[in-house]
Amino acid sequence: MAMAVAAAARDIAERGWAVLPSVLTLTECGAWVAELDRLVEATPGARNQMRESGTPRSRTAAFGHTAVVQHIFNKSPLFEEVYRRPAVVELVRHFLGEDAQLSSCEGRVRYPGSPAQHLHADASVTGSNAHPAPAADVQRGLGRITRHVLGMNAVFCLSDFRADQGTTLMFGGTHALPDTELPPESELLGPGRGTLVEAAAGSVLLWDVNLWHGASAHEGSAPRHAVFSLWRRSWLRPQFDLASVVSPEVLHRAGPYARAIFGVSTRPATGDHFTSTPREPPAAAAGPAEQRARKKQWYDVLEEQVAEIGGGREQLRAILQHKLRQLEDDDEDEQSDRARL
Ligand SMILES: O=C(O)CCC(=O)C(=O)O
Repeated sequence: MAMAVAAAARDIAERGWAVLPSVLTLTECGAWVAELDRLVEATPGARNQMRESGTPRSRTAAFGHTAVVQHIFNKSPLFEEVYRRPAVVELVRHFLGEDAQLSSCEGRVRYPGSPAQHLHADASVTGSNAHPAPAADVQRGLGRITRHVLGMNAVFCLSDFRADQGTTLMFGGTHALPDTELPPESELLGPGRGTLVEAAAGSVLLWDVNLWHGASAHEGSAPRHAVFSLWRRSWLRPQFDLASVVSPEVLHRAGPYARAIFGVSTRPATGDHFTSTPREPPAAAAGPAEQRARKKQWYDVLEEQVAEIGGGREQLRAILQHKLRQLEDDDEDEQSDRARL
């Protein structure tokens, strides 16, 4: 493990968050910012997707302060880098395992004037370590799972994350607290307890999903650009069913870990008997010929990946071959239908 990665791994284990410097060059940051701005303009409603609220006490709602572009890996090849940068994936897999899965992946532009976000821990979002804890768990004295990391955020900072630009406020060490309730503010907000992250553009900011944190008020003048990639253990429910979202081309390009990254390998079977074959992604509003072409492309990707896995998956190989034969039969049927007309 390279020194910077090892130092970040130590920080995450000890205080729950870390900054990995220089993952992107400034030139890359410029290109990502331009692409993200273009996508925000092109995405109806992007500017109103995220509703930030003030502190838990004031709960003042403010709308439209952060623009969000969801599933950004599908929208420009630039963002496929999110799961390719070696230092980032090494850290993620170090904590979450080789089969770590993306839970969501979005571009965000946080505009000047955004109020402080309420303090929260992300682990409640998808049900693990829910907040508030189920009453039965509280009665039995069960708290959050803190023995191992359940998920991580890896935020590609495309702008400087600074105190005067609405950076993230972190409460180091709170990832290890077993209580699912927000710790008393006196404990959290005491002098020296919260840290406003300083991370230069090009860094990746990572945190354990159990850590209490929140974006601070953005009192600066420039929008803050970032790409948020949220990772989970493969056996946790992710925020999005990315296996049905990812385009076949993006999946194909994602390399040997593709099926783990997008949760294809952990999808439940849908047939009337168990197989490990995933459902094909829905062909959105396409005609029959295009649907067949997409299916074929999807099976080609799977076929190649099965070939990479080797001979241990004979059954899966047989299923795929059967599906390919079905497609060929469909084609023949269509041709003979046409000939009859
Ligand atoms: O925007 C930020 O600085 C923090 C965002 C955050 O807390 C989150 O997405 O969970």
